[in-house]
Amino acid sequence: MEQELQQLEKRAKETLATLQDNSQLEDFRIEYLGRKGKFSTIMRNLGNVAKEDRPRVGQLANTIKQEIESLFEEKKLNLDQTGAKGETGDIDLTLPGRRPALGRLHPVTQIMNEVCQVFENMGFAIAEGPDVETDHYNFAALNIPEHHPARDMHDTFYISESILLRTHTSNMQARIMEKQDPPLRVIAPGKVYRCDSDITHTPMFHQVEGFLVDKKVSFADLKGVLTVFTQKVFEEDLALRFRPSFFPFTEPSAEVDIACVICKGEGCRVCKYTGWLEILGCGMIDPEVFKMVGYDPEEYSGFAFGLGVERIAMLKYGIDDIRLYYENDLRFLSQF
Ligand code: 2U9
Repeated sequence: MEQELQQLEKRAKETLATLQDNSQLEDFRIEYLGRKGKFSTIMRNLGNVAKEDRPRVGQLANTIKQEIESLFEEKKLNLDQTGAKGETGDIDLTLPGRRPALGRLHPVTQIMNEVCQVFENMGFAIAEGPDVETDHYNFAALNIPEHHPARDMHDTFYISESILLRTHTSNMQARIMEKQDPPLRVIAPGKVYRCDSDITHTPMFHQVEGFLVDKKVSFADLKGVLTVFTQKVFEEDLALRFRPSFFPFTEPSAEVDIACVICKGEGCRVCKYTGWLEILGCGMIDPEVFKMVGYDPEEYSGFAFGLGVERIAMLKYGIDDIRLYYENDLRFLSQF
């Protein structure tokens, strides 16, 4: 039996030296070290050895098996490191590595940051608040009382009778005005929710709404701030047009158009041959809003504005379907 063990040891070592890949290594493991392998067979046959020789032979068998096992592990490590190719698809470490794709900010986040930066540079502070809001801050505090037709325009997602998903980030404005006295310059960026979906609307979109309150603030100040804003974001001196409009929280109110970024006002498919693109809404804050938060409308005046970030990004980049932002198609997203 001892002789048999020594022969087995010699053969195992010779075979190990010739192995070239993981598949041969696996065959070796099964043949020598497996449950039905050569070493296990010898161990099982120890019962045939004379009783007085059994401990010695058993110990020898164990020592040889352990040595072969450790040589086997060493060989395995060696093959892994030299990158031998085998049927099991080993890694070839000599091949050049694959560069991981670089991630980047979503186009809506990029424009959101840009818009916020432009207003911050003009001295506006940034305020963030809850997406789940009370009826009071989303509507009543902004001069939109119960049963006011403007509530229907907002396509609100209600959570309960008085709790809802905010339909605009102006919910923040009343919260701030309640706590702080003028002068104030604040923008509120964030997600808003409306039950609406087509090529220009998604049920969730991003807004930046802002306001400025001080003594003697006029519509001219509003025009100045919005002119700087459009010049910075669109990186050119585009003409602005203020069209009279209506919002319950501003009086007078206006919708603002820029000269079409594509045709510069000549008329094209993007601007529907009008030469203008609507980019935001604005106005002078209604005295009723001031009264509700305890400001004296005789002493203070202010302006407010609001814009949809997806829309600004669509105009800046010439995107014609808002749903593209939220389909997570890398062919679209990686262009920004
Ligand atoms: C206070 C009072 C009034 C914020 C304003 C708009 C006009 C506006 C829309 C544009 C497109 C939102 O994304 S949109 O649907 N917003 O037209 N928002 S004035 O008015 C305020 C803000 C704060 C205290």
